[in-house]
Amino acid sequence: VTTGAAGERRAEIARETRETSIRLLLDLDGSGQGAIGTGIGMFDHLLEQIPRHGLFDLTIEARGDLHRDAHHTVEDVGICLGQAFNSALGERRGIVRMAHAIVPLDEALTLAALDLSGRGFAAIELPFAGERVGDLPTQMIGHFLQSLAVEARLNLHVRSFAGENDHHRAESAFKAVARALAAATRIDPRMAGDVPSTKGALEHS
Ligand SMILES: [Mn+2]
Repeated sequence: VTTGAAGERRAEIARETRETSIRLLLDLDGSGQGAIGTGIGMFDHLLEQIPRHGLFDLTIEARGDLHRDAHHTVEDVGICLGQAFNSALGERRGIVRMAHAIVPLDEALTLAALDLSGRGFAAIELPFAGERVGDLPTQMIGHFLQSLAVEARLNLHVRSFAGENDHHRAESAFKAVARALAAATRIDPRMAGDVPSTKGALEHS
């Protein structure tokens, strides 16, 4: 984990195991530039929503044991992305902290509400009709969001209000997460660099 210079909210993660090899770059104050390749086309499509609609810059190069299944690759990208958010946020000074977004995509409607609280927790309610969407097992979508939340030390609730098409349901969920992350990670100048907590700290060791 490498964090940027003072005032820069960036992180670089390099993670190597017998199951996956991942390099990830995140800039919280980017302009929506995404370069994502995981070997799982549908997963790339969903991940690309995060920089696009969060206005982050995000590079992900992941090579995983897809000859087994998508599990390790999806899970480890979630871990690395979460670690990058946690690292780039540093002491979480001056941030808006809590935000939500409700995003429609045709018949699908999904809520994402999150708190950059310093505590990792996820409640994901995304009932999919099928076992896969494209080359991505739908089971892994909730698992990815959970891994992201735990490692980013954020509280994440995702709830589907409507949807028939699994592709729409998943994509509206990622767009909602992106929009909520965009809002929660913004610096509010009125905070004057304070930690947004009556406790005085959001950082966890
Ligand atoms: Mn789509």
